[in-house]
Amino acid sequence: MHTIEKLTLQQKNRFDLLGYLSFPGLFANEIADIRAEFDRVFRESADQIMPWEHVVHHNLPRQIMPMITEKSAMLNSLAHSEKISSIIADLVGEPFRLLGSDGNIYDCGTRWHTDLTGLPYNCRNVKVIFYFDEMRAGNDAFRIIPGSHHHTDQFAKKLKRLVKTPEETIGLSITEVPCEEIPTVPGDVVVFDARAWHAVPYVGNRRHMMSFLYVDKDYQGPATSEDYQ
Ligand SMILES: O=C(O)CCC(=O)C(=O)O
Repeated sequence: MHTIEKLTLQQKNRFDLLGYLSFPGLFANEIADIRAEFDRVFRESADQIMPWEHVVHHNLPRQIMPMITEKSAMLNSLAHSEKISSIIADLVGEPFRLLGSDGNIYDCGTRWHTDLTGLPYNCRNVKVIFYFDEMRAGNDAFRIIPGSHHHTDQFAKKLKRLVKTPEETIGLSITEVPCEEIPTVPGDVVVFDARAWHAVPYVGNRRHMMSFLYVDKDYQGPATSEDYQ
């Protein structure tokens, strides 16, 4: 059991309804040390950085440090810290587990997408993200479409069909798609359901980011092909 400061009923309902929550300043005191550790892992495990170019990033470069928590005792204990565990426990119940983590340096934007790769659609989950750079409203802030994690809804199904290339399909640019922008400063944490559609515009900022992905007790392994149909 984790001992915790509980989320309010409203926060739990908001996550359930909209698919995300933000916690401004949750790690304000620790973020400089977390960033130093992130940099150390990138430096000392440079041979494990995965260069990544994908259409989701408009084929621009992203560097990924997979399973960053396995490369650092400090980041591993952060991922299992009470501050984070209490949030996850309140959102998906216990026992939950840390399924994955990564560190990222983005020299690219990220188009509208979900993070379902390898996760079954019905998987209750929480993704926790830390940005180590300021992410500004009207600019490069993380964007999410409220309620888009309700994957069996008509709306979510239509997003899946139409929002990946919105210029072409609905005549809107990435930044014109209606959404909530969540501006952040280092030390803030955003948590969201990996099934929600989200995007980040590129403004040349070479942002640094770390994520932890948690799944609930019913997770039984990677998705089957049916989950992607
Ligand atoms: O910062 C970004 O470009 C992407 C973040 C994201 O899509 C994610 O955390 O899944």
